[in-house]
Amino acid sequence: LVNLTINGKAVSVENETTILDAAKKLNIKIPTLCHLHMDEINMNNKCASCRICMVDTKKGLVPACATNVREGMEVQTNTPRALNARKTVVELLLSDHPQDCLVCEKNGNCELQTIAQDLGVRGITYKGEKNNFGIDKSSNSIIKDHNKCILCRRCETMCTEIQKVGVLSGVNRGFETMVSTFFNEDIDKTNCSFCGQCVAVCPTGALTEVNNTGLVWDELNKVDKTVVVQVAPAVRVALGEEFGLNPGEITTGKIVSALKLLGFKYVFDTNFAADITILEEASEFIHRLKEGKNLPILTSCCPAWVNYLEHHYPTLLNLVSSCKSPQNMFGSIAKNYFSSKIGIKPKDITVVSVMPCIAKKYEISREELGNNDFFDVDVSITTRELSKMIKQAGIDFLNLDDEPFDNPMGESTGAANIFGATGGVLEAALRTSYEWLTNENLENIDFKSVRGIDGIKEFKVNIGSTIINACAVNGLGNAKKVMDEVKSGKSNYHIIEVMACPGGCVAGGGQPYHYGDYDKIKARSNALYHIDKHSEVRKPHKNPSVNNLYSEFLGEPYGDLAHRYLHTYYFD
Ligand code: HC1
Ligand code: SF4
Repeated sequence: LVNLTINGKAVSVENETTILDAAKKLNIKIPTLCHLHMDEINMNNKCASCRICMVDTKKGLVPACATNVREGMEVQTNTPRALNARKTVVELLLSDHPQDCLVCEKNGNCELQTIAQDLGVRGITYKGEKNNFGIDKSSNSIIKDHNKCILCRRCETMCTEIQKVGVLSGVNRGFETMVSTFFNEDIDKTNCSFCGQCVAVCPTGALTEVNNTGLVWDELNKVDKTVVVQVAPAVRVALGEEFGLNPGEITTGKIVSALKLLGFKYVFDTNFAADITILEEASEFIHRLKEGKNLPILTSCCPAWVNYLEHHYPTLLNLVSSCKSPQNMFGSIAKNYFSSKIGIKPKDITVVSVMPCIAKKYEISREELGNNDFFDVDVSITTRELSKMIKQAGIDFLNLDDEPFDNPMGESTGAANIFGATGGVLEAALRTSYEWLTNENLENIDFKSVRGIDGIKEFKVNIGSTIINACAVNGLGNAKKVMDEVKSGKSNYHIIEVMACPGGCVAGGGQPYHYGDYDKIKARSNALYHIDKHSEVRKPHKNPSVNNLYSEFLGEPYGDLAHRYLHTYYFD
């Protein structure tokens, strides 16, 4: 152990511990900006470029995130020299930063803004030259404004080391340095999966989601449109954070009330379509098992994962389920079934989705997800964007009464909720597949070994006389490991769930910012399992409204009409 003092307090830590981590042991907070450490997903961004964490030692100022402790060290975190250095660092960053905080998408969530505030920066001290980069608005999901980049490299570490997509990297030198795509291509021309994890870790407004709230307001104000909204599983356990609630507080009823107040005519649940997805995916899985072909089946709910697969494993597209995602199944059923139930034309319905994800914005624009006249889903907004709309409308979210979802597309089972946690789709699919394959009642429906945020979770389950090898993966870097095995023929899985975001949809790129605190992600997941546990119906094929949809409209799961409305195809 190494013994040192920080602000006069003694502490003993392992060799090679940084001053920053030693200070954490003493509950001494040293501000950081570029540094981002998330043990749970093995992310450690320690480029030490920003120098916000300067602390004083007898030998001078050192960056706490990049300096290891030494025996007998005496560290002071708040000397005038250290505070002054931090303030100067922020002032220098601001000298080449657009000072448009009031109108910046990140206003209120910007870590640079918070640090400037905490350090008492009250003017622009250095008025030097400014870069003037173009803003990349090429995609439906992400806006990249390099003028707001502080070169912390968090996005690069996330994209390259964790997601293993490798779209973003540092180029040029000196004042021209930027984190960019290959040849500075527009992001929609690259292999970007639109997972949004770079947005989730960007401390400033350099990477943000495309804000679609204006489009939603426009639709709500059209007199000839019936505007229908669906809410994804992971939204209900995270939106409350935007209003000061703890992560994992369940606000489903308040969300429905808020959406009604915003003017949505029908407030429905993506979970309803998640149950449909299981009926279709379980049927497809059983079909493939019986034929012994196209195994392992790969789940298809996550658009960033599908995008990644198309770019990186085009020869394996026969394995991915042909099921549309619940988001798009919902849109298709709303326009092709619900519209006729309420006597209006599909084109007169606008379907809005509230998702924890920014890839969902890209997904809805895929040309095959709809028909010549209309798309399944018209506008997708994130959890964060919904919170903005609620605030814009002056709705007192915390004091809203709970309201139930509308029917018939508001009923769902416990299994649908856990779609939002990694492993949940697999667990839900196994609940139905088991009963359909064995014709027996599944007593213990909790597949606990597939829960938790480990990146790769594998387990075996006996279904009748068959042993099913199952795997749930989260994070594209982990997906790469598993898919390389599948490609080389070394894998013996029958079914694999993949979610692109480390932690699953609860950690999606459109969720309230977690600022590196993965306890928030765990709390959100736990809340989804809590909803499942306390649901009256927990098996997707027991959803009365879904079964009614099949008897009234779709016919058999995986039948002709189901294929027409609920299945899709992919591009290599
Ligand atoms: Fe997800 Fe899904 S679970 S992809 O993670 O299959 O986004 O929440 O809506 O579509 O249901 C996201 C979440 C979501 C879909 C469902
Ligand atoms: Fe990389 Fe995902 Fe960001 Fe695209 S969205 S640049 S794949 S981290």
